[in-house]
Amino acid sequence: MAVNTDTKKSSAAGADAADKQNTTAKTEDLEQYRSDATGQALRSNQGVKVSDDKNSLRAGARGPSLLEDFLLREKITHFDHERIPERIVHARGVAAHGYFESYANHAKLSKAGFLGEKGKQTPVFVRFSTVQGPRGSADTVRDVRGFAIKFYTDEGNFDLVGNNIPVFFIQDAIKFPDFVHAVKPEPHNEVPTGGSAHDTFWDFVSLQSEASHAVIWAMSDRAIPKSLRTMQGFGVHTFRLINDEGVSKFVKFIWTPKQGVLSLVWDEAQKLAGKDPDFHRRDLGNAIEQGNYPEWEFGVQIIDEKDEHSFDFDILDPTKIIPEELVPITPLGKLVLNRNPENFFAETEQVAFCPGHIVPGIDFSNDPLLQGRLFSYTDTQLSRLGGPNFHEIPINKPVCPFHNNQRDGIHRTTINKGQAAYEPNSIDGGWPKETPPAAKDGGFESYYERIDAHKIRERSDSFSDHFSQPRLFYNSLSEHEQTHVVNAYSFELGKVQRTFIRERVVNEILSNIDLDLAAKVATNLGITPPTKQSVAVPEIKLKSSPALSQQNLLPDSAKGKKIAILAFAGIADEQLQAAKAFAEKHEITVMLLGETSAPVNTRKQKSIAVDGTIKGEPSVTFDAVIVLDGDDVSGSILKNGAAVHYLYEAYKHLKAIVLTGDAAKLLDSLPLKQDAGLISNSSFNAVETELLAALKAHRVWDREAVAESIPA
Ligand code: HDD
Repeated sequence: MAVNTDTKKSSAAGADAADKQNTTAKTEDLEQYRSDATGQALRSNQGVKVSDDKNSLRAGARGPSLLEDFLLREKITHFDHERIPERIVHARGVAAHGYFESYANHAKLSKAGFLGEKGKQTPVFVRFSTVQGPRGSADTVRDVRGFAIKFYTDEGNFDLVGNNIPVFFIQDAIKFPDFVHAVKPEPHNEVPTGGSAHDTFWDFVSLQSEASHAVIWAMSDRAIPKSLRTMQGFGVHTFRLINDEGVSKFVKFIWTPKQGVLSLVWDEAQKLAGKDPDFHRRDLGNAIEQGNYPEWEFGVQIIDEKDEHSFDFDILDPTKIIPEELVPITPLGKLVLNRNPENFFAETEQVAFCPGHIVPGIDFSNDPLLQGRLFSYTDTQLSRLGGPNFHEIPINKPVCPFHNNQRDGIHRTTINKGQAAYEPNSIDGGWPKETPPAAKDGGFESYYERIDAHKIRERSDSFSDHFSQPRLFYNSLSEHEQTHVVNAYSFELGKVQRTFIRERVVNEILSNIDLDLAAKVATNLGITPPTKQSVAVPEIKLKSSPALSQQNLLPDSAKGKKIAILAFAGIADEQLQAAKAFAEKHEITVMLLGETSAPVNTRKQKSIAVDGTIKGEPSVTFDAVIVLDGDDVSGSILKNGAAVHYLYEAYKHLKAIVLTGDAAKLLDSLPLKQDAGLISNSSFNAVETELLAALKAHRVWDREAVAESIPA
C-alpha cells in the first residue's frame, strides 16, 4: 500500500467504489433515505426553487430585512436548531458499518438465528467512543473506550454495548450518576476535558474501593489505545445464551482484534491530542477507505449453570473478569468493518444503543449494573433524540419488519393503516398477532428462572472482595506495562490538589493491590510508602493471567502500519524504490515527507512529489521513521531542527528508526543508540528483516530507560 500523492488520489477513488460495494441488508435499507444533490436545483424545504441564496429580502439595497422573507426564516430557523444534546457519557465517537459472520451453526449454545448457520452474515453498525470528554474532545486521552455493536439480525436488533476494558467502576447502577459526576469535568470550572486526572474522580474512586479494578485498567496502556482497530472489546457483564431446548449457559462476550492489542505511549498520546485530536477517527476511516478492513474475532467464555458458584468471585459482579486460564474463549465468528458512514450526524450521532435490545437465544443475568442499564439507555434517548420514535430513525430501524400497537408521538413517520391499535382486536382481523416461542423464528421468551427471595436493599457478600483481581491484573503485566501503571497513577495523582486524596489512594487502595506498586507511586508523590495493607485481601488460586498482558496480544504481521520517509534533495533512487516495495509487500502505508510541499530532486535528478511535510505530518502519527542514503543527508538533517526533533521524538516513543548510507552518520552526532529498533546499514535491503520484526513488536521496550534522557 505504498502511496504518493498521485496514487493516493486514485487508490482513494478505487477504495471509495469498493466501499460502496460493501453492502449489507442494512446499508441497502439506508439507501432509500440517502439524498444526492448532484444535478439538482436548490429548493426550500417546501420544494420551492430558490433563485437567490446569497441575499435576504430587504427594503432597498441598504435597507432593513423584511419579515416576509420565508426563505431567510426557514434557513435560519433550521440552522438555529441543528444541534441536539450530546450523549451524557460517550459523547465523542466514530462508527462504521460492516458484518458479523458466524463460524458455524452454534444452535447447541443459542437459538439466536445470527449464530445458527456457518457463514451466515449479519449487518452491524459499530460505534467506538471515549467516555468522559464532550463531542469535540481529543481522541487520544487516557480513558475507557466504548465498543458498541448493533446487530441488525433477522429476528430484530441485538445491541452489545461494551467497552475496551472488561470490568466496570461500580457494581450497582444506582452509583452510576455519582461515578459520572465524579469523572466528568468539575462543575465549578468545567476542567479537565477528556481525562480523569482531577480531584473529584480520585476522591470518589478512593472512597468506593469497588472501582479499584477498573481504575487499574484505566491506568494501564489499555486506556491509551494506538487505534480503535487495536483494542479488545468486552460485553463486561455475564449474559445468558439459551438454546432451543431452553438450556441456558452463562457467557462473557469478548472481541479480539486481528490487528493486535496495541497502545500509544503516554507522551505520544498527549502530543497527539494537540497535533491530531482526530487521530483515532481518521485512522479508522482511512483504513476502511483504503480497503484495510479491521477485523475482530468474536468469542464467548461459557459457564454451565451448575458452575455458577465455583469461582472465587461472583460471576454477577461486573468488577470481575473470568480469567481465560480458568475459562478459555470459544470463538463463534468474526466482525469485519468495511464501510464508512455516509453522514456523521444521520448515522453515528443518531444511532441509539441499549443493552436491553436482545433477540431470542440471548438473555440477561442478574448483574445489578446490567439490570439498571436496561432502563437508562432508552430513557436517555427520549431527551437526546427528542421523543419515543427514535427507533424510526433510519440507522436505528431493524431490517426485519416490525408492527405493533404503539402509536403517535413526536416525529412519527410510520403511517399505520387500520382502525384497531390494540390487542386483542377483531376489527383488523386480530393483527398484528403474537408469536409463541419456538426453536426457530419464535416469539421472545424470558429465561425460565426461579427467583425466591426477600425484597431487600443490600449488596451480596460475594461482591465484597475489591482487591484480589486488581492484584491479579498487576501481577500479569510485563515489567514495562507495570512501569506504565506506576507512571499513570503518579501522573494523575500529581494533578490532584488535595493531599489527603492522594494519600487515601496510596494507603487505602494501592497498598491492598500491591505494596511495591504503592511504594513506587508514594515515592513519586513524596508520600511515606505504606508498609502494610489496610484491609485483608483474600488469597486467590490464580496468581497471574498471561492473557491479560498486551505483550501476549501482538499482531502476526505489520499490515496497516504507517511509515514516514524523510526526503531531502539527493535521496538515493534505488533505496527509495526498495523502501516502497517493502511497504507494498507488507501492506504498509508509506509517506514521503519533505521540508516543504515542493517536489524533491533525487540523486538521479528525478523530481518526485512528496506526500506531506515534516512539520505537517508529525512523527506521533507514524509507526516508524526512515532516513535513506542521500547526498549529505546527515548534514541536511542536522541543519533542520524539525527533522532532528522528528528523530528524537520517534526514538523517545520507542519506534523503529532506519538510517541507511550517509544517514547512519547521524549516530555520531545525535544521542541515539543503536538497538533492536534503531537499525542502520548501507542499504535499505539490508535492514528489511530487522525492520519487519521491530514493526511487529510495536515498540522497542528495552529502549525506554535510555530514551528518558532525550529532550523531545
Ligand atoms: Fe453506558 C452510553 C458502555 C454502564 C448509561 N455506555 C454508553 C455507550 C457505551 C456504554 C459503549 C455508548 C453507546 C453509543 O455509542 O451510543 N455503559 C457501558 C458499559 C457499562 C455501562 C460497558 C458497564 C458495564 N451506562 C452504564 C450504566 C448506566 C449507563 C450503569 C446507567 C445506569 N450509557 C448510559 C447512558 C448512555 C450510555 C447514559 C449515554 C448515551 C446513551 O446511553 O445512549 O444511558
